[in-house]
Parts: sequence; C-alpha cells; structure tokens
Amino acid sequence: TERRPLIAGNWKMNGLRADARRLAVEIGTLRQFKPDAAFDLLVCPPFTVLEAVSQMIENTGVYLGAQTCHVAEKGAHTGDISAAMVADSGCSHVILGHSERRTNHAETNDQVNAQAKAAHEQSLIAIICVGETEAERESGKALEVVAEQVKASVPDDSSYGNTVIAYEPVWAIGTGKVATPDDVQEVHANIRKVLAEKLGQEEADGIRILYGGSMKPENAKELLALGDVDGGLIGGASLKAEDFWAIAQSCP
Ligand code: 3PY
Repeated sequence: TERRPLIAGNWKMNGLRADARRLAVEIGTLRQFKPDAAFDLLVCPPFTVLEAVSQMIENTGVYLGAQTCHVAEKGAHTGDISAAMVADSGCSHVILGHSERRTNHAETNDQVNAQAKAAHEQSLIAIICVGETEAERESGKALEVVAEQVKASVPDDSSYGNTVIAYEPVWAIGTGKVATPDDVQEVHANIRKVLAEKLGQEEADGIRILYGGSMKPENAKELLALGDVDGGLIGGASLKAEDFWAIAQSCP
C-alpha cells in the first residue's frame, strides 16, 4: 500500500476567529495553487473555530480535524465534545492522546483507545499520538514505552483507512529539540512492527506514521525522507501558512 504523506497542523489552543479564518484562507489558497501535489494537508484548529475554518477551506482539498473527542456519543459530560459532534462540524480527522492531553487531562491508553473507537464509529480518521518522556529515553526505554502505548492505545478495529499514528517524543514538543533522524527511523520502524503484530502486515504497511515535535521548514526534509516517516504533526510552524506549506513542499 502506498502511503501518501500527511502534513497535519496542530493549532493547539491558538486562533481567535479572525486569525483562524485568515490562516485557513492562506493555507487553502496555497493548496489550490498546487492541487496535484502528492500530499494531504490537514488543519486541526480549536473546537470554537472549526465551523469558521470549515467554511474557509471548503473545496480547497484541505482536510479538517479536531484535537480530541469524548468516548461517549452524547450525554452528561459538561465541557466535552463527542466524535459525532466533531464529524458534524465537518471534520474528517481527530487527534487523540496528544501528550498535552495525556499530561494535562490525565488521559490514559485505555481512554485513547476508547476515543479512537468512538471516532471510527463516526467514520473519522483517528490520529493516535504516542511518545516517550526525556527520562524514559535517557534510561533506554523509548522503544519499549512507545510499543506499549501503541499496543494499548490503538483499537483492534484499526486499519490504514481509519488510523494514523503520530510519534511525538515528549521532550521534543515545543522545546525546539528534535530527535535525530536515526532515532526517529528506529522508533517508527518499531511502531510499524508492533502494528503488524497487532493488525497484520497489510494494515501496518498502509498506516501512516507521522513525526511530531518541533518539525519546521529547516528540519522537515531530512525527517520526511526517512523510510517509515509518512508525514508530520506540526505545532508552532503550522500557525504560519508559509512555514506549513514549506514543510509540505519538503515531502519526498
Ligand atoms: C509539536 O510540534 O510540538 C507538537 O506537539 C505537534 O503536535
């Protein structure tokens, strides 16, 4: 299975309506200018501007995603947003288990697994995030920790059509530190091995594994050229259309 690169912007908690609209228009315009470029572009703004961004990127080919969803379809969950609501807002994707969610909202592998199932039921593509902390890497446990996260967070109904993995070493998120290409390729190849054991080789060969953690125009080319890196989940650099586009243009 050919893995088409996915360049995903994680806007995090950034974007009031006016700025979000402007950024969305800029990204949509760039995409329309090169509709045949062989990568998928995805923007994941905060819930409050999904609707506004959705209108701005209509018919541009840019995909829309949310940054999390609740496991339940509806009900007494004040402040939460369900996968059905995410889909209803025009999203095709949802980021799940980002390390900031795991840390700030105590999300566990089991919860991320249930969220991904809920997303799949709404025909959303789940982008499941995994990654080790600095202490775990320093004690030589990076591969083991990430393998455990993949085993536990990826539901059994996952396929290359409905699931993307994002490897984000926690110590590289928003710090400017980037993992070395050798380290990234090693982790990505091991994630694919774990996916093959769990879902079979065909699914594992088709599932896109993104690198995240301070990806920017200056380091994107080297990272995106790695055999098991199938795109990027981009934080800060996704808030500037020209940087986001430059990263996408770095796809091999
Ligand atoms: C980063 O680039 O720092 C991210 O966390 C992207 O999700």
